[in-house]
Parts: sequence; structure tokens; C-alpha cells
Amino acid sequence: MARAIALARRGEGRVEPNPMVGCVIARSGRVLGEGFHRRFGGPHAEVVALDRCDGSPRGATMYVSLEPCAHFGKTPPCIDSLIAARVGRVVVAMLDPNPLVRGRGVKGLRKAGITVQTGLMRPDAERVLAPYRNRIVSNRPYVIAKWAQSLDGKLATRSGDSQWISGPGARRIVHRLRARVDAIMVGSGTVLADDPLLTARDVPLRRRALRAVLDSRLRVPNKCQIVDTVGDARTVILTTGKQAKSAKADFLRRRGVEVVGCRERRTQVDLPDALATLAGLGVTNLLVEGGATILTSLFELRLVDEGYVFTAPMFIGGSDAPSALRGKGSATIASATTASSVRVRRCGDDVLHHMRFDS
Ligand code: AOF
Ligand code: ZN
Repeated sequence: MARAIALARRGEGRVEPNPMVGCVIARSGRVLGEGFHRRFGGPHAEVVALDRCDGSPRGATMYVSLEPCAHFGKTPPCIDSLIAARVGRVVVAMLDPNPLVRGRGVKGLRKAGITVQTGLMRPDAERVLAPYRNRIVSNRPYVIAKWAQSLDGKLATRSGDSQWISGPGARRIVHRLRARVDAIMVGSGTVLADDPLLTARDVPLRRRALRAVLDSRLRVPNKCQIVDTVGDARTVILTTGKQAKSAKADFLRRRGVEVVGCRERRTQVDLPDALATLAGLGVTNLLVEGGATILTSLFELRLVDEGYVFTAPMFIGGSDAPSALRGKGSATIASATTASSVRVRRCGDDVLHHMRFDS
């Protein structure tokens, strides 16, 4: 199963919004065949593994990270192929949250006389499939928050200068992330301060991310890099319903930018509604690159699933210099947002905390 889950991960950035799935077929400790879901719309992991079997899979054990499907989608039901191949036993890591499947795969296999065991390495499979699950169960993308900060937790100086806090090692990791997510989002403050391009550069591209700007007051300048390069990547501004009807919105639309009105909450765009809008545009993985306003709101609403925080060996100081999290903050340490798991990695002289949060 560990091998099946490792294989599943190889589809990252190519299979979404479908799930990453891996599969290994074995008999008496010998692997007969293996496979994974390689690209969106392609054959499912189970069928790939069956096709690649060295010898007959009859009576063998199949290890698969997600419950095999029982429905006609882009491909016929996998359980039919498993039954036809007379696989003896199927070990599943996690049940499929997809309402089209949800237990029907396991039931169908059992009905055909195949032994099914579920739950082996489930936490590991759930981690890999968390983005898929978020979209299917909660209609929101899997949120990855990323920022670079000084050792005293500042995102920029008091004048807004932030170039560059982290070094080239961090930059490379960020561009690899940008090259595999479905969307990259920033707040309008970041567009005004940094004029970012929000594209993946100098790394192999797994997919071209949509660029999103959260902009309650429609402050994005008519002339800025993301508007000027709208032909390079789909660009969406998420604003309030009222702003979406303004002359400025029409101007931006004529330039090719999509301006979408979202629900409003105290004159600001309602963040859960903005995320639901992105999920509706097919976004499974969303990378949020700041600034402080959007990061604070996401953390307060417990909508951050994963974090990449780069800390550089410098002190910026100044009470007017922004840190990632503003607002009132936690009253107690016990109520602080604490990572459920963390990997600490060195990139040059910067330190990366790669964290997961239970939302
Ligand atoms: C995959 N890859 O390896 C497995 C999947 O859109 P379709 O027709 O390809 O069906 C997608 C659904 O099939 C998916 O949501 C999940 O329920 C099931 N299993 N999907 O893309 C795979 N095993
Ligand atoms: Zn299938």
C-alpha cells in the first residue's frame, strides 16, 4: 500500500480535479503489476495496473489507495475489470467520498465474491486525497498559504519593501508549487505593492494556474503586470456584487480579465464564497501568496490546509511593518493555530516550515 500511495502522488498536478490514485497487484509477496492515474481523463490506476500485469492477476491481491469506482464516467467501472480479471482480494486504503461511488465499489466487489479489506494506511491516503476530498465534500479548494518573512515575522518593511526577503532556493520551491496548482491568489494590496506576475517560471509546467485577485474595492490598477499579461493565464478578480457592476469592472473585462461578484460580508468579499466560486471554476489546489489581510482572514476562518513559510535570517523591526497575521490574534497558546504536522527544511540560509493544518 505504501508503494501504491507513493505512485498515486506522481499524478500530482496532472490529474486534478480527479483524484490521485495508485495501485499495486501482488501475489505471495511478488509484484505482478502496478500503475497510477497519470493524467485527467486517462485510465484509472486499477486498469493501468491490470494491463501491466506480468502474468495473470487471477487470485492475486490488489492494493489500491482509493476505493475502485462502480460508475460509468469517462471510463467504464473499474470493479467490472477487477471482477473480469478474477482478482482474489482487494485491499483499499480509503473509501471514495464521491457520491457516485461512496461504498458502491466495495459492495459490488463483495457481491462478486471478492474479499475486500478497507482502511490499510488510511491516514496516508487521506493526506494525498485531501484536496480531492475538500472539493467533493466541502465545495472549496485545498488552500496552501505561502509567504516569506524575516526572523521577527515581518512580510515587508514599514514602506512596503519586500524584495527580496527569501533567497533563490525558496523561489525555486515556490515556482514548482505554482507549476502544479490550479490557481494562485493574492489580495489587491499585494498587486498594488508588488505588481506580481503570478506565473511559474524556470520550472517544468504541470498545468497553467489561473490567477485570482481578491479585491473587495476593485483597486487593481488598470495598468499592472497581471492585466497586461492577461493573454498568458486566465485572470479572475473576485470582488463584491456591487463592484462587479461598475464601469471599472467593464473596463477590466474589455481587457480580458474576468470580474466575478461574490457574496459580501461587512463590505468585504465573503472569503468562503470566494473559495466556493473558485471551486466552481474547477480549482482543486489553491496557492495563496499573501498579503497579510487575506492570510489573516484565512487563518481566522481556519481555511488553511497547508503552509509554506520561509524565514530569512534578517530582522526588519518596526511596529508599522506588516506581519503575516494581524487582527486580535489568539488569547492563549492553547488556542493558537498549530500545525498538525511539520517538515522543517533548509533552503540556503532560509528555513522552510512546511506545515499541515487540520481544518
Ligand atoms: C480517477 N482515477 O485512478 C480512480 C478514480 O472522471 P472519471 O470518469 O475518470 O471518474 C472519476 C471518478 O472515478 C473519481 O471521482 C473517483 O470517484 C473514481 N476513481 N478516478 O480519476 C483513478 N480510481
Ligand atoms: Zn475507476
